[in-house]
Amino acid sequence: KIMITGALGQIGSELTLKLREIYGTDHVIATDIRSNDSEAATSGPFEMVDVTDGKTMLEVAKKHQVDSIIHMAALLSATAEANPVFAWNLNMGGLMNALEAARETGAQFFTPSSIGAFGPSTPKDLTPQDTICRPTTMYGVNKVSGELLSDYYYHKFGVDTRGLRFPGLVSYVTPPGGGTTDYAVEIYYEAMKNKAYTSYIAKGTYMDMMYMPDALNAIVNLMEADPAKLLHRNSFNVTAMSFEPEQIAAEIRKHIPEFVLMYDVDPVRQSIADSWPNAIDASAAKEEWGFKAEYDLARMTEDMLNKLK
Ligand code: VAH
Repeated sequence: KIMITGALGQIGSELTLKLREIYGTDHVIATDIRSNDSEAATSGPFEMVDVTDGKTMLEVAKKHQVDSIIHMAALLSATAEANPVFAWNLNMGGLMNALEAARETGAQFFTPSSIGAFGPSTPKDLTPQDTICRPTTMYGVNKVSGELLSDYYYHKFGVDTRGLRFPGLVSYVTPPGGGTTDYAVEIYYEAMKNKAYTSYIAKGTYMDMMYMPDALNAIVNLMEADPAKLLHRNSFNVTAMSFEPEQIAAEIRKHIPEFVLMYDVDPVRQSIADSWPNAIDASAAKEEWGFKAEYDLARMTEDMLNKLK
């Protein structure tokens, strides 16, 4: 059985449904700090879990006899930068509690890292799997610390921890909250509503991105990969594409010719974006467990606009 924390978030809400499709509804326990009327919360087992409460998290894991814990609950980059102490306590306290629950129950473990784990001194183009990770954001400090802590639990306690450094994720089911890459989600909603969007990220700012279906497949494929083949664990670079705002606007114009892109740069999120790579190298994920992305910018744009009709 699989327990997901942050199951009502941007990734969690779609991951819960996908895992229920694959492994059976009753085998996937969705948990979050609050409930709602979404399909993830109502289509199968759901428990209220505040990840800063390790006692309850362990009780829920034992009650359902889980053998896999997928820890998704966290604050994203912009929110973390606005509340750094709260971000440390939630992101690192929650992760420690989830790793401890995995250690106590013997469960397999997944938590996402991010391209946010890289910083200004990291090579920006074809960013290697093994490289300098000195991020200048609280979110990045949380992600690098999380990778180190997850590797520690593997080496020290034998917990089967695995992770992915996700790029910006684009989706239409549960809009993200508090990210830096979220402009690439908002632009599609605004294009449908107003045929225009004002980007808080400047022209020419390249960032790695991925469509949600590819992200969900990557989690399942990594978790099912043969552990003997894994030279890395926390966490694998994965990406599908890299683009800057003008490129996504040009793709949208193939469907909405009158679409207009304007700019009103947010200095905080721009500085976060500027500290991240332009395009990372995902060859370790391809070699060690066959990572492959199916959606490029053209295919993602077509699907997003169709789904938002
Ligand atoms: C964020 N969407 O913007 C997340 C992600 C790589 C970006 O970590 O914070």
